[in-house]
Amino acid sequence: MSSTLRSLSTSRKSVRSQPFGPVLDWNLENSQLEGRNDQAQFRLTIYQPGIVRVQISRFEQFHSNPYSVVAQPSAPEFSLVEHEHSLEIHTPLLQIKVNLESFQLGFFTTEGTLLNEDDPLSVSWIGSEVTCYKQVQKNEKFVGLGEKTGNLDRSGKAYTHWNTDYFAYGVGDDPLYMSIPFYIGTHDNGAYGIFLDNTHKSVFNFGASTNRFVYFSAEDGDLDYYFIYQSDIKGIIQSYTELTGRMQLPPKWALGFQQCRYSYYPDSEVYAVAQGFRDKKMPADVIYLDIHHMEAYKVFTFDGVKFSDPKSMIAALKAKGFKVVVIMDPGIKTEKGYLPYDEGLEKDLFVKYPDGKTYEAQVWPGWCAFPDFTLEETRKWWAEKMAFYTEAGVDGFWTDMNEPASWGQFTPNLIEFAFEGRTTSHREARNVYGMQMARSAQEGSLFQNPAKRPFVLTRSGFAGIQRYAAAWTGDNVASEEHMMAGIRLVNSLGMSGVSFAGYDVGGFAGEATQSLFARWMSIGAFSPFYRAHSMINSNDAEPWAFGEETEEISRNYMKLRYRLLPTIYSKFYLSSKTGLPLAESLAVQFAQDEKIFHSAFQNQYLFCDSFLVAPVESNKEITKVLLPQGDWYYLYSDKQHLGEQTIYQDCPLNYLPVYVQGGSVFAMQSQIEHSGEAHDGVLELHVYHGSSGSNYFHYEDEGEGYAYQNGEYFSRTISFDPGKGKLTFSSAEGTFPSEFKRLRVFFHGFKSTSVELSGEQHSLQKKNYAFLSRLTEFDPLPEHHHPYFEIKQLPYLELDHLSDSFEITGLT
Ligand code: NBV
Repeated sequence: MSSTLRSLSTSRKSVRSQPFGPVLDWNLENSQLEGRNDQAQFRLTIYQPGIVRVQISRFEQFHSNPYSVVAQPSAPEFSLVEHEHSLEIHTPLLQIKVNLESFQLGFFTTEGTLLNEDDPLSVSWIGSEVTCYKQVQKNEKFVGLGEKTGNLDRSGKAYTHWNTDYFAYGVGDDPLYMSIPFYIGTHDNGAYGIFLDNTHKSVFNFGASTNRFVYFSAEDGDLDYYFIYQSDIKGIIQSYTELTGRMQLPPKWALGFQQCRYSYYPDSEVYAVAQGFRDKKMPADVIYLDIHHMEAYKVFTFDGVKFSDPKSMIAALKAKGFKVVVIMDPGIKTEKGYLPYDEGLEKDLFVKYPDGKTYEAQVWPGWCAFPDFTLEETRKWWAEKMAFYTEAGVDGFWTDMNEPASWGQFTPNLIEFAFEGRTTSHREARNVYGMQMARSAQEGSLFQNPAKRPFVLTRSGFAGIQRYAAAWTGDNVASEEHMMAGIRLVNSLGMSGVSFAGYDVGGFAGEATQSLFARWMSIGAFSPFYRAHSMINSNDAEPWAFGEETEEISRNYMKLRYRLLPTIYSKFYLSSKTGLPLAESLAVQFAQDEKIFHSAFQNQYLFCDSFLVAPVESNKEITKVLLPQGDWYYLYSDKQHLGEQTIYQDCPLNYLPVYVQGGSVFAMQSQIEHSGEAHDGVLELHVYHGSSGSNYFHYEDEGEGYAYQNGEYFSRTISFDPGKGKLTFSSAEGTFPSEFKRLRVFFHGFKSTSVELSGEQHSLQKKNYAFLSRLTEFDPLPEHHHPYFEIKQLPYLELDHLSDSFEITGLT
């Protein structure tokens, strides 16, 4: 055999799976255990008591992703116990066992309860692809994984992370626009999280076509994952977002209703739509400019005919209380004389082929070059270019097509990206491209308007995207199943660090029926990001375009959303501090209840802690609702239900099934037309009787800017203690004077007719209270009448909104 042939046959061994194999050598330094054998090396870093980073590499140096993790290891205490064939690491929260023969890793609680363990096949390579095989624990469920379709429990399915532009995707299709390789495993003995920090195309298989193991693999690069343990799923999400960062507090206007269309033009049409909201008394804050605002789809231009004076148009919209959000696509038309193209070429900012030629692909403007957002210089340049929009008065930015998308939808893998100075191919860079564009948009917004909080909405992203942008779930379809699937996508994003997320209300592609639109508007009111959008050449899709019934239902829920803004804003603030979701899948708190995973209940979620939303298709008259542990009140009538049961609930189109958790407290304000409009100065607090209490954290600031970071906020905790029959207002913190001069505290489910306030007895007043208005009866036939709910004779107390601490007692 010739020597060439011999070496070929040796290398052919790699087409079979090659295990890591026995560890030959190891050592411990600082918080890191490192080891190796002839073919690979590993490193375990004790990041925090509950977080271990596992790196396994066949490269000389470990490869890491420069984009997702922002936390440094905190050097926690730990100890190492050496056995003949294994090592044990003990942290205050975890035990990690390393089998030095098979290189299997096991993760246990400090009491020795098994949380997660490698299959004996452990870690292996097939060519450049690296995979980690894990055993499945008893009753194990898998949740999260970001923007992934399918069931809440991901068991039995495999998913790919490869950012993809997918117009009108099916509700089981994969992959979509955004990749977050982070999942939570939950079983009889506890829960843990695994974040695979590798930006290459990766696969997570939770038991598709195998009954032996679950696995995750990356096409190339290291096996680099973080194992996260906390005593509950909330703690795991908090830890994950400590690693990858949290949403920044958005401007308050971004929490209002947003209206989009592909596309509103010319300027008079944009104006007319905005005016429509005011005329129809439908509260709204934002209107979008989609791609037709540009001249020949060239970013950083306005079409001079359709938008002859954008500055005046935007000023006029602002005068009506509307903010304008503008779309930015990454593709730059390769047209000599078009400044962004000329500059990009001159400054060498575009993605290139390995021979240095500019990579071009076709998108809306025709042949385009693509800014390399993995280069800081490009991000800065783009940020500077954004002056074009901010000088016209644009307030928010929408990064679309940033997977990146192009006609043909198959980018050649050899093109190269700077990747913060270690040039790499499309295989490693694709999944972070969109995130880096969103980052550039956020930095640009801040660069242009340092005193304003950026609002960026992105389609594509990767783990950590929450630091830069809100996310929406792309080109969905106007169908009942899409409405339900979108809820799961948003709930899953919430478990994956992206709390500011939403879907196109009404469905982007296709035509919504009247009832579908009405129901979608109702559900959207309980979504963190609330925006209606629709496709070019489709029927009008504003909330008044579907007839009176839909219009009134939409208006009711839009108004409810605005009345709830004090609560929603407070929870956004909290989420920016904790990383916890605003739309919280029942899996976060009730994963031990098998029923939450049933198809009838898997879409249910808690919104802003207090509200249990049980979404239901618009063509159903009755639905089954799973009430988890606790006491529950039907929002509209205060009808009480015990938890841990399923109930049948009528779901007429004008009432989305929503329940309030007994013991909880939330805040409302009077009706306004946009978030910047003054309310009547009365903060309504709604307190619900229940067997357990709660702490409502109330937060206010000016809704914009950064003065809050210097103490200009108003916050306090309002705690309800059912055992003591007491509502305690902590003394207010911060220097911002509350917008609310008066408090009106409503007591739901209480018997008391009087309460004690600062040593004085006060009789409670009573009034009928409705969360939604009565619908006009358009049809004279009684069977077409809509039900109407109000809470009869609801007791309440009105008082001054004092900043000092005080108590209301005597609540029974
Ligand atoms: O810019 C047009 C659309 C946009 O409206 C939509 O929201 C994006 O997801 N865009 C995709 C490009 C073309 C869609 C057919």
